[in-house]
Amino acid sequence: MSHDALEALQLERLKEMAVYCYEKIGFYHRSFDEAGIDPRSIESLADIEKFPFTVKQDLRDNYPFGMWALDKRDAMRVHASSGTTGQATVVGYTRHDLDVWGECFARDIAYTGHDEPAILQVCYGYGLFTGGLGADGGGLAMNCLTVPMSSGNTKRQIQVMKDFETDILACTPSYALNIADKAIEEGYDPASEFAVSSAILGAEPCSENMRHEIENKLGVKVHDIYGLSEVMGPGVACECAEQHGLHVAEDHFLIEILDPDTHQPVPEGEWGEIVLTSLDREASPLIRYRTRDISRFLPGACPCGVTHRRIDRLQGRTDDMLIIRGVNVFPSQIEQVITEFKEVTPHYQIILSTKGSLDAVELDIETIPEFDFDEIRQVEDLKRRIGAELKSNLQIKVDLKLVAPHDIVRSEGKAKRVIDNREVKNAWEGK
Ligand code: DLL
Repeated sequence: MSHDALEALQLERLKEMAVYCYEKIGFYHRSFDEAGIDPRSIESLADIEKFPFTVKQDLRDNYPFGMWALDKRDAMRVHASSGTTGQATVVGYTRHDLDVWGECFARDIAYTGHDEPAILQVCYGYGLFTGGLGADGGGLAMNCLTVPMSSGNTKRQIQVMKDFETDILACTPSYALNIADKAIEEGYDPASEFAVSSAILGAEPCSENMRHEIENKLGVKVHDIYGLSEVMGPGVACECAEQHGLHVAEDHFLIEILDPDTHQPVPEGEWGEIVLTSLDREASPLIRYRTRDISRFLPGACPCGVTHRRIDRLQGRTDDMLIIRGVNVFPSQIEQVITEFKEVTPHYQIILSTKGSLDAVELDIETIPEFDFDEIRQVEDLKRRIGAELKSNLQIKVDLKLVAPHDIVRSEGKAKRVIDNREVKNAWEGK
């Protein structure tokens, strides 16, 4: 679709959506009235900037169904966030919403370029989490033979991947690495012995180095996929075969990238917070949802021919950002630096604690099995070199600890990179 045609479609959908939300959702009726906005006054896409934001707390305050545009019995599916950091957020889907979702995920499957219907092994968790059923819906939309493994039972995942001749693996990057390592431990060389050739990985940040490691170990090409439960689930943006940015499903979402402080759009190429507006969601549409995810628009047309704009792979979330002695840093940036060292693995954890009146940061990194801890000089030398690299690349100084293989718990879903043992937790929180 040409850029002009796309914008015309977006405008038509936005106009309808603003009125739909105003008429069907009490929360938006009140918030538009309070902001003095007439939802019928939209004339251009830029008018979106006049609308108030929606934040996660709004969904929590209206738990469970208060933000839905229809009676719960008129929807066909419900998903929810895990609620580990507060009240869960609950979202709904009509048949139309499920069709759109299936189509959006299907785009990433199409980007993998399989000529025939592929065999898709879904090892995202099934259930209220959107990963499993989101990927499953994509598989159905693309006529894939869909293998609904859900997460966990890694031994069985490997057996199935081998015996069923899986083409595409869908899971989190940390779980993909876990599966690869376990398969290698069991004596396989997945890159040469297994049919798997693509992986659709998302739900958490992953550095370039870690992604290369997954690609090499499994013999796959990785396609990143982005999404969040409040706004549909996986498939909001998908990475094409160019592996340079994720195409946003702009026919279904209006995306803004804003400065988190000033709320003004950042210039193309600069990092900011993703804000999303549903354009055709029926059950639980959102207007200007602040995702807290940090990315940037990539300039220019994509050689793949898809005209939807691209965002860069996510840096992290504003609330995951660490402030180490005044320096802002995301765990994914630390990951990128440490994975340059061949003596260590991408298994690491950042442990925050309180030391006196100060916050302390410990970084635990697992070494490779061949690394000899008895060679004290070698241990000290590696710590010094990693420390120097963190200092020169990120301007941070941390208490570095090298730990033995398998000391850090493996993930079957989203990896837990930061353990916060501080007495006062919010002292580190980003914006
Ligand atoms: O993680 C949905 C999903 C499932 C996406 C499977 C991709 C694949 P939530 O549990 O609501 O939903 O978490 C959403 O995860 O706001 C981001 O911070 C992070 N996230 C999602 N995709 C990516 C990605 C699912 N590709 C939150 N890269 C989002 C980095 C991601 N972070």
